Amino acid sequence: MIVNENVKKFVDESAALCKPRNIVWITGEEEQLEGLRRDALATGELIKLNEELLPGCYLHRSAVNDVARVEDRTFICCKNKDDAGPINNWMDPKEAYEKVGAIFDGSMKGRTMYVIPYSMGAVGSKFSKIGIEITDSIYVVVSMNIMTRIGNKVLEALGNSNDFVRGLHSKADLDADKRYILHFPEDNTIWSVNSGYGGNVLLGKKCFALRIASYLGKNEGWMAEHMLILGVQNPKGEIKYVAAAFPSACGKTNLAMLIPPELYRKKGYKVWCVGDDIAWIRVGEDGRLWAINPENGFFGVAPGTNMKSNPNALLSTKKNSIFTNVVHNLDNNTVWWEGMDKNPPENALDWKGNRWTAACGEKGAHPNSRFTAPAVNCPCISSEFEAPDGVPLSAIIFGGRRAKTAPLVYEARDWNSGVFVGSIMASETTAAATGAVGVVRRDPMAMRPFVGYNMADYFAHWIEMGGKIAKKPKIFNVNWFRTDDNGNFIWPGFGDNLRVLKWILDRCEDKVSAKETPIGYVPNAEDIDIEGLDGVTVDTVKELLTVDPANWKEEVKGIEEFYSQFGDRLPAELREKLNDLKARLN
Ligand code: OXD
Ligand code: MN
Repeated sequence: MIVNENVKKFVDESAALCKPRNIVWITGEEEQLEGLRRDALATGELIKLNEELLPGCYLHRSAVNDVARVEDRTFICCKNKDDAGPINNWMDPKEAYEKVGAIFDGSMKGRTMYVIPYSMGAVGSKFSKIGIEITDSIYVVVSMNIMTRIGNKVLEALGNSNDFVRGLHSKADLDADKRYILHFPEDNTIWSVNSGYGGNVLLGKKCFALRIASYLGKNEGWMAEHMLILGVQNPKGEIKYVAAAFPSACGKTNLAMLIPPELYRKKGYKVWCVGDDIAWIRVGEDGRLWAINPENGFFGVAPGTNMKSNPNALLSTKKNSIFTNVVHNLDNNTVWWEGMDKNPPENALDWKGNRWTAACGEKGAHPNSRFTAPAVNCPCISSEFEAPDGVPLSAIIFGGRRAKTAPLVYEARDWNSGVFVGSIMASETTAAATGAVGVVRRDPMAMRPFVGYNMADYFAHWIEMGGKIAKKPKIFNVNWFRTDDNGNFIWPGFGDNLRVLKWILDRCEDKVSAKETPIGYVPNAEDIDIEGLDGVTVDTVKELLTVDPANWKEEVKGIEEFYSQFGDRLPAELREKLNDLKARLN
């Protein structure tokens, strides 16, 4: 394999800094990967699971202080602090290279340095982008093999180009006080040190495909978004695609792999998953928006995933997958987590590797334990998953968890109103996640931790993109989480969310009318299909669709406070939309 001089230079410089014992180039060949898995078994980094029940599957445990993304240690390092904006942590690039360079210095002594060429998106597609991740972790190599396309074919596609994202990762000594996840958007560079947790170290995912890519997208005229992509096939066999952004704990993977209610299945409806986390979106030659999922696998939260909540996700993990921080069932050498079924294993180790039974009262799997599963395993993976141009979007959907404010679904009046709807996205925290329940966290477009530049400029980019799309998708907001006065969810959710998707797609084809409200268009209650739904009447739907002006006046205060931190950099179009909303509420 002839390696391009730019890549060689990056590898040489990284080796000079990290001082590994040796360097291994990852070719993508199964034989090499299998050898690495064997090495990881010998050190305990991976544990081989039951080959009959879970062929090709492994268990991994991260360090106990290293189990999640670390937003407070994640930085955007651009020359001008204002370009990082008020939401991101910022570090001066020179200071960052010096300070964190000292931590990398010698961090791979006695270890092997692996060089992983990887492609985000199908190799060679004009949508795709290439990265080189250098790491001292076999877990990273084998996980990147699931989550991205890796190896020599990527170097071939890169040719002599210097257009690749340079990613340097070292576990170092996993010291949480020296853990840094740094992004240098102006240098196409990512540095991650002292972590082994997927979200911090699989650099193709959040670091590249969202933070760096959002910056590239702003400069190159496309969009990198924290969105699932799915296709709804109707009984005539036509498939329409939507992309949807939800903050974490709002069911993104579940919606992406939705199983239609029985009634709909019988009629011939199907849902196809293109992606569950990230969408790269461009304007096509036909004037529509086209989206690809740049990933090649799913990095999903394990607890709560079961044959009822998301059978397609669970089935995706049945071969060639890696489980991190779940329960190890010693009786049959498989895995378990809370919410998988009602039969916790009796003879088991918890996520830390200690003896565990459910009777002890502690959770056996970490709440953020994960599966890393190849997309091809998913029973409902779309035939367009590898399509080099992606899929055309009929609608963009935003959503969050709101007990009262947001109706089940509403449609924005136009593109800029839709950008406004995305910019005011918020979700209420749950008891499971924090002590304080119902605290509203603003999470615009679900991108709060993932925009690689000033969020006000990101809003401006959305508005600018609107000017370039001749055939704009409609923009909607959904809320599956309205509660009654006793705090019970009113809408059944899960597969029945297809009923809402159907209204959305009918709106996109002008097949159904809607009612105007101060926030946008809501359905006429009769137009949400409730056939076969137990306990849901037209009156229930009416309740789900109410827009309470008093609640929204409170909401406006929260939006004003959120917007105020952006000062003059907030696009005038959004301030105008906020003023329009205020006027309509009065
Ligand atoms: C994820 C996240 O892991 O959004 O996908 O945190
Ligand atoms: Mn995500």
